[in-house]
Amino acid sequence: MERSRWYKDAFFYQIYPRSFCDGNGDGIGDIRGIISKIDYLKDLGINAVWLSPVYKSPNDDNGYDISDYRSINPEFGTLDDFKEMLEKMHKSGIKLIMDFVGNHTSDEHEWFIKGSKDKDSKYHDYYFFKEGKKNGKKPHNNWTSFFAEGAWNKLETGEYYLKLFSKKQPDLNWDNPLVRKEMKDILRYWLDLGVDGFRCDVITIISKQEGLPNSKRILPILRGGEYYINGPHVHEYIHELNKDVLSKYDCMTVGESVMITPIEALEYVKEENEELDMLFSFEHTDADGWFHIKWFLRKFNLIRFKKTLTKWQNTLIGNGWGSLYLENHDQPRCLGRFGTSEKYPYASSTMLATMMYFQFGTPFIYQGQEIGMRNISLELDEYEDIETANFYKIGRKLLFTKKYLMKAIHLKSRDNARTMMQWDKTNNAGFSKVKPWFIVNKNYQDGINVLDEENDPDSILNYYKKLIALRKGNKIVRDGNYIEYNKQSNKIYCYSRSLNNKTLLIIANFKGKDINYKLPKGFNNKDLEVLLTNYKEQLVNKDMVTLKPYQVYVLSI
Ligand code: ISL
Ligand code: CA
Repeated sequence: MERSRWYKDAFFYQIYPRSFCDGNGDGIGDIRGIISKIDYLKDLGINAVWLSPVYKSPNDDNGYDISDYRSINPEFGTLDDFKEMLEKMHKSGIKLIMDFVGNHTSDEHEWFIKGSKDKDSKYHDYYFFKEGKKNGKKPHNNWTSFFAEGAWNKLETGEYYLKLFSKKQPDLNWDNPLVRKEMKDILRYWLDLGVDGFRCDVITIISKQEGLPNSKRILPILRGGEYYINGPHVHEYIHELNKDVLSKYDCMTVGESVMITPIEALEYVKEENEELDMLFSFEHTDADGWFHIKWFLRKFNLIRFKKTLTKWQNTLIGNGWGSLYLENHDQPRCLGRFGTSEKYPYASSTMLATMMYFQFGTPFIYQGQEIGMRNISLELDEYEDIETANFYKIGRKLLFTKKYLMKAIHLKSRDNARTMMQWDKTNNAGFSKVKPWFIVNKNYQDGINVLDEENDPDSILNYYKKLIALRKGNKIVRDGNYIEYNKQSNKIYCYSRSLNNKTLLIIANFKGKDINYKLPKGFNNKDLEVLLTNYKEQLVNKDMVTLKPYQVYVLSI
């Protein structure tokens, strides 16, 4: 069938269901809660939702460990609730994509239960079970996992299995055609129910080098990655999903990638390759980390940040499609992170959003981002996330100080994004009538909540609404070219988007002070109209723009 490629005009909102809205008063967000907020989503102006996993799961990794791909976790509701949500979203003009976690299952999935017990079961070949080395004392190879521990876990049978995340997330063996068939059946099942596509969890690591050879990397950080990141058959397998299933529906896919260059990304998203529609890459979030390891803190550097974004823009425009985001359920809150300051919450949040979402690609916002939700600072034992706990353990083993580790956790723990959505000033921020499963940030009482922001014309929320409305349907933003100016400035990010003689110039101040910015060549003495700015002051002259702290302008020429 001819796909409409509706995602090119979509503005996405990511829902992390546990923390979004509790409909039945048990302290856990759920589908009825989401249904009650569809009007809110519509009013915000978004037209697509990415829903983090709602499948049956023992929640070792909050749903990214699936024990049954076809049923809804009872905590979240029933399949009927799900169908009702989907229908109501569609009625409101909102598409819904699910999270497809295909690299691994839960160890409580029946495939794993059967396969781990019985070497003769067909399910034994669904995973990577291996005898140990040195009389079974050592695992098959020296790989390490994403969650800061070894990549193997030993069973009572004496066999080990590969798990690149937690020990309750065994990796599936995609070389087995039966596994690929199962995966295609699952995709088909949800598409037939009417969902509009998938965000594909760590899809770029599904193919592992045959034999699972020892890694030559010395540091215990993603050791083995050279054998599975963009592994040997990954393009073949994704193409197979596309050819046999995805291409038969008017759906979209966004793949989560791991340590990828824009050139490598193109191989997944070039239309003629028939694989995925776009990828999430993480390079720009590395602006405050080293070597793609977020825990190695480094100071944000605007020049480096701009260079990364520009490189991705230039590679993708004309050759493929991209995604734009500042936050998700694995990332800390953006306010105060990307060169901005919590001293200027309104200006900082709105500047970042404008800087990001006028670029080329499909925009994604993460729940709470639109009201300027902030990070949290907790004691170690108050964190919920398995990655945070594991990081601290290995960090101590590697002799990092407690002080450094806690600083890194405060800045980077995934739990920063997993506090409850702040709806109003009532108890628990209106998220639930009872104490929620995890922290509510107290600042909901200080105006950081949906209701208060709806009533304040100058709120972050109302700015997001304006921004979303302006972006949607704007052909220049959708299809225009991209040129960056004053690349060496560590204060200003300036770029243009042009299409058919019409240009938008985006100028963003990343400093907490006034800056006079000379317009780039070619923009002097032109008729400039201010399409959007985050201050009442608009100081635009013939060849000079004055920007207040964290002010941003979108000028139309
Ligand atoms: O979160 C990370 C860094 O803090 C990453 O290492 C993350 O684990 C990686 O990007 C993969 O993320 C995805 O798969 C994981 C799951 O825990 C994440 O929530 C998900 O987004 C395993 O399914
Ligand atoms: Ca609930």
